[in-house]
Amino acid sequence: MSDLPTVISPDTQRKNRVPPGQRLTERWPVLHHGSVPRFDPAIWRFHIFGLVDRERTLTYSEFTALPRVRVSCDIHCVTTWSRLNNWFQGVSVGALRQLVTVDPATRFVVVHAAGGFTTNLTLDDFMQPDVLFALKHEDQTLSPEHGYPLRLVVPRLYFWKSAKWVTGVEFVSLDRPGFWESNGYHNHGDPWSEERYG
Ligand SMILES: Nc1nc2c(c(=O)[nH]1)N[C@H]1C(S)=C(S)[C@@H](COP(=O)(O)O)O[C@H]1N2
Ligand SMILES: [Mo]
Repeated sequence: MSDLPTVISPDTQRKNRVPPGQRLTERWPVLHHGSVPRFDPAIWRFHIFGLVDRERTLTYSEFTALPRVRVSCDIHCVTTWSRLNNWFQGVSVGALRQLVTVDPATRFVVVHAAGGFTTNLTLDDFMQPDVLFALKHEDQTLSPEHGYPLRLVVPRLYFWKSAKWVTGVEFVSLDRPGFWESNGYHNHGDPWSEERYG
């Protein structure tokens, strides 16, 4: 057990927790473009950049020393599987946000991952209290194929927004569609209104 601050994603409180067109699975399928990147703690860095007062680069030990949070949430993949009752542990977006002063012109973020993968979010969707940079799932270190050492988790949007192998976040004023958003997926991705394809 851990006594970390706990956030319950509001979608888990819905009377019907399964969005339209989704089917439940107990498994946790693996989906991504490209190959699983190798992780070297000595060279890994997390970058906070864009519309900030001072760009920050964190080492792995600096990043993992940030305050932790636990989030309970459901996963909804656009390929129609949903997996309920997940516990993730990691660093809340709020904790990261405190490391910099963000320019008021910021409206969006671009999340960057290994190999040049990106995904875009509105600043509002990114700053929700149930969004975190996850290091663990069910108290286990993330497996390489699920994003080790670090993945974003955005519980209230389709899971393609939850970038694996994250390396940084960029604050921007103009929206910039990411990898899947430029390859047919919806720009926003709300599962409850089936924002599947663009
Ligand atoms: N870096 C990276 N993250 C990614 C992707 C990817 O191609 N590259 N694919 C996304 C998609 S489409 C999905 S459905 C989820 C799948 O996460 P999982 O393999 O842990 O279930 O990862 C998302 N994160
Ligand atoms: Mo996906």
